[in-house]
Amino acid sequence: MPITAGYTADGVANTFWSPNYDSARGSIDMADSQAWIAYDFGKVKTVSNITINEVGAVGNKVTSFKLQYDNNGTWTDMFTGTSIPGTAINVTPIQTQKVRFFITGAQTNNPQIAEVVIR
Ligand SMILES: [Ca+2]
Repeated sequence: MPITAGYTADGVANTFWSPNYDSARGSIDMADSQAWIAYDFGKVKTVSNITINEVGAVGNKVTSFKLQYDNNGTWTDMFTGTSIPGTAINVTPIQTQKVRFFITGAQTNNPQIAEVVIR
């Protein structure tokens, strides 16, 4: 079964995306800076908080990450963190059509991201 980024937005806790399970992208080494998922809302909306759930325990595998928004075609940081918190990440409200979740470090090459909820 392919593991696609869509599994991070299906509302199902035990389906997930992992950089090294995405058949559309092939195997990704964390050092390649290619371990990211972008979400396109289809129109501009206000983003003010993001909840990310890894499979398993909070703070399980990801050791550094950033959240970025599409700023007229340029990915711009709106949050950087280490372990993924168990609660929503509040950001300064931003008007954007796209958000990118960029994993910049992990204990393993296949961190498993179960859900990303962007509000
Ligand atoms: Ca899921």
